[in-house]
Amino acid sequence: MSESEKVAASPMKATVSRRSAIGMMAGGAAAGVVGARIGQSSSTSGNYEDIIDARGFTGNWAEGALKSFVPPGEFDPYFIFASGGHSGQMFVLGCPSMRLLKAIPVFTREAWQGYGFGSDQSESVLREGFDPSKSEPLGWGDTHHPALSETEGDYDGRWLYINDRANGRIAMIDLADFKTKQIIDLPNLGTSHGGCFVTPNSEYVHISSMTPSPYLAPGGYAPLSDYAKYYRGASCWMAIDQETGRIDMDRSFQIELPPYTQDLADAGKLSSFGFGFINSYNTEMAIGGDLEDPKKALESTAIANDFDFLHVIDWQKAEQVVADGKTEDMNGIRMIRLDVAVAEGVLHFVPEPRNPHGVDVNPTGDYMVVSGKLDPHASVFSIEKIKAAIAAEDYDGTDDFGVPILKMESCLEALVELGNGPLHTQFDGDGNAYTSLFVDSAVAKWTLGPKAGVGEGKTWTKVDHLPVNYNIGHLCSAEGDTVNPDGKYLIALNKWSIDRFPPVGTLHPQNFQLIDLDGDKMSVLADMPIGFGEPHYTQMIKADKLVHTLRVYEPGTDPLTMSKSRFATDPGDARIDVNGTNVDVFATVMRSHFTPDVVEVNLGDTVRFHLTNIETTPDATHGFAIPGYNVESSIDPGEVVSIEVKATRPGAFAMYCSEFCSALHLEMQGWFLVKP
Ligand code: CUK
Ligand code: CUA
Repeated sequence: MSESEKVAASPMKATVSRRSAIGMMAGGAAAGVVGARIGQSSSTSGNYEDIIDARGFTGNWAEGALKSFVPPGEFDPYFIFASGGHSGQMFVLGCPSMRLLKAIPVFTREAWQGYGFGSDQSESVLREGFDPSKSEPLGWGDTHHPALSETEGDYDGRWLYINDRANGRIAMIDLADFKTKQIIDLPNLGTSHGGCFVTPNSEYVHISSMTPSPYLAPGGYAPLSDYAKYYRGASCWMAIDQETGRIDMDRSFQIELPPYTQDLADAGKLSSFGFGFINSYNTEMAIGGDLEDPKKALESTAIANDFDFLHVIDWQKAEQVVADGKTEDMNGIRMIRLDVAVAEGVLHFVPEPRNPHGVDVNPTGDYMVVSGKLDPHASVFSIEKIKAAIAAEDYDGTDDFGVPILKMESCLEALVELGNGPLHTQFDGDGNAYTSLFVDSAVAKWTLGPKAGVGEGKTWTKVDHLPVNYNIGHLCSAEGDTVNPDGKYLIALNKWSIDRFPPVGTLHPQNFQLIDLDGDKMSVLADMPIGFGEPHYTQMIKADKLVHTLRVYEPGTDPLTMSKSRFATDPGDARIDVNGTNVDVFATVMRSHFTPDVVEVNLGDTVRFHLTNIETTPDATHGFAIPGYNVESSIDPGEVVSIEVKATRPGAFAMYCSEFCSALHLEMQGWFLVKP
């Protein structure tokens, strides 16, 4: 073991000698890019020993700083796309610097980007993104699992999908401009958890219900006493338009599932291509009711069975069933009913240790890793064995709803003891798996089996254990959900930070920890407090795969359609068209002027501002805000934004550019005059 590996092996205790720390900086980590950079700077003293001393670093923290440092002006090799939990947003970070690059508003309004504050584009995404029968426009969502689009099982940098765990919705984000383009409120889903995942060529993005809904009941309501009769889950296969990345409802379908609580899900790949896997718990169908009887509390009644069911879905078969027309319309979407799914061999169950959380398919697609939060093992199932058991009808009977249950021992490949509270698993490209241990606040590194390339005598063994701070949920390795992960870095998404940061009030930030996967032993390189949401999952993609990302729009672009807006206004064509009480303002926007800058209307008019940013310079974004009218927008170079304002308040409103765009930014203002 080299000196630096020894240091990395004992991150909490390491106090290496000064000499070895310097050696590391001069030789190991610093020899590449970072070393060259230090050498380039004209003002460095070169006296690293003094700096380390003065700052009180141990050798391993000096190494962590060097390994995660990205020089000013240089770019990170990876992007992290993190969900934001019940903030309803997503976040983009660079890795390994862990610098925050952007928030992407999805289900929640966001004023900086004018998301949901008057512009037609974002308003329509939000407005169409909820079932109008819901009494209030939904103002938030709970983003859990981002899914990057894939080609042949590799991230391709085109689109990103995210589920709303709270409201059973799914959103599509275009990585051309990092903006949310579509939200769908899925019929028959009250909540969602299984997914998003995309199939290996982005044929479908999958999402499934969490808690079942009474969609079979007349009128959509049934008391809990009719749970087994009317409540059902649903697995949704949402077809992706290959040109736009949008979900095409007409080609999408659902599969009815028993009223269990379906949890996480993953797509098969390579060996398991064509399959999807969903975990479940509460196959007891417990419904709570602790006032009546304290023993009925869900957390005790929902863990009565020793086993729950891994749902194995053959989506290619399902596709055929849909093509054959063996579906029913269920509230606006084609649904394969449960009896049809069983008869056609679309759905099988495999018993899994009770109340599991994550199911994760390894890069070769041979193994499904199921982590039971109440069981210290990872249960590994083999697709080869599952396929053989299905072919042989190797059943242990059926569940109450007629779904055939494959014999567990026929499908199980290995049980690997990992530690307490295993939740989620990620992979590297060398046959290793990394599982989060929630209860132990640690990451377990372990080896997979021969199909993953692991040699004899080394298979199915825990090889490393790294404490993290604290209560880790998901983890994410570089390109970790692809057929070809990089490993390299792991992000631990820690739920609690407790004492890792100075006090900022009673709600503490979450904590992302950057973990080095190079070498045999994992080590923590850096902490990144996340004080703006509760990320559940992230995906990490090579930055150079984002080849479709724009710096400026083509002139006159409507971001919703990514084509020329019919409201685009050329320089010199700005005008105000009045048609009765309808006023259309065709405005051009550039440093440092709105043309026109005075808009006078009558009380009660409907005013539509069509604002074209005629700049072509990257980053020359302007804002458009009307005080007192709750209007705020961001108009990026080349972009056209349309905003409808009902002139319901008389007065003189000093509209202005809200983005500090130029030396004369403060002069970039005008008047919205509403005559009584
Ligand atoms: S769940 Cu959050 S820690 Cu929604 Cu993926 Cu496991
Ligand atoms: Cu345009 Cu400030």
